[in-house]
Amino acid sequence: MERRKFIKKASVTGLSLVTMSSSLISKANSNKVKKGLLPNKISIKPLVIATWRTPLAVNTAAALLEKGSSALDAVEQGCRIEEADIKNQSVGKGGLPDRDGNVTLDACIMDDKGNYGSVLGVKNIKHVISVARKVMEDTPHVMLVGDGAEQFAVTKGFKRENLLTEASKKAWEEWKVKSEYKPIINIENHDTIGMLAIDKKGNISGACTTSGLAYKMAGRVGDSPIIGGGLFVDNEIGGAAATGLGEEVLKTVGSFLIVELMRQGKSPQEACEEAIARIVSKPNSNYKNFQVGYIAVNKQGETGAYSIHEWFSYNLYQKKENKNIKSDFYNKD
Ligand code: SD4
Repeated sequence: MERRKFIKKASVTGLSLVTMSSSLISKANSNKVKKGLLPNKISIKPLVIATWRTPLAVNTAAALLEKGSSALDAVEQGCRIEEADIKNQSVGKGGLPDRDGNVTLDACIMDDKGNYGSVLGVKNIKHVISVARKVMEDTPHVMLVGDGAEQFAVTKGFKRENLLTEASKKAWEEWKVKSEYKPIINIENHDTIGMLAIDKKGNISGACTTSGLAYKMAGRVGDSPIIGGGLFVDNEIGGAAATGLGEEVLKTVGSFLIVELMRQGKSPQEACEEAIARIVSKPNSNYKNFQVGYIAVNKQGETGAYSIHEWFSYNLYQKKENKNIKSDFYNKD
């Protein structure tokens, strides 16, 4: 769609959303469900959707779901595959470090009851998605940061290990020569993993894990471990996850936005497109220089994906098939 029309369409929709109170909208939706206008039962399950080319992670989650595991177990185990893969330089062990050469990981997980756990800026622990789950299940808190998160992980039996591989160290040393910081639009189609799953009972959970932006400032945290930013799940409605420049995702609380748009009746695809529209239509948006990609699923098992630029893809497991699918995108110039 031509940019001006796209933005106009987005802002008209935005206006109509503001003028309609959310209670009215949910009342209207529940009336539609009663009248049979909106499907109220899951038609496609189990299902897994994950950002980027992540076939093994999705297969791992799907195999668990087919055996009857919960969506929560499936997304945790699926994400662990990328955390352990040292070739993925955006997640877990082998992740690219910050400017000082430290690999720091961010992760979050959300279950079908609305519970959430996250860890931010964790060093020396590979499976931060599982630490996030422990925060959710074994503490009175939802977020743990830095040394506190690392110490908590150790008390829970996680092993400290060096996360900086030779390959990532070499890349950082080459980067240091110029020390030029630019957000990279796409990293070899293999990046932060955000995963959403629907289990056989029809329950939805999600997880997201990353080493964040390569060569970030020490202490920088992006969207990935932030509730509503990198991930959001509402078991009544659906879930969404984000990848790309976290600073931009957070400005519109992108994953929460997508779930709320689905609550108001949009399909996952329409909701992802509107969330991207909110970013690119900001005054003076610099969107040509950064990437954001979203995936979403609703309670009926319909999925959607959209990004600013080309080459965002996602893996989808549905009806016993696991496929990598190229996302549609906004910038067609
Ligand atoms: C971040 N959103 O830390 C993450 C990075 C990412 O693809 O998703 N890269 O901002």
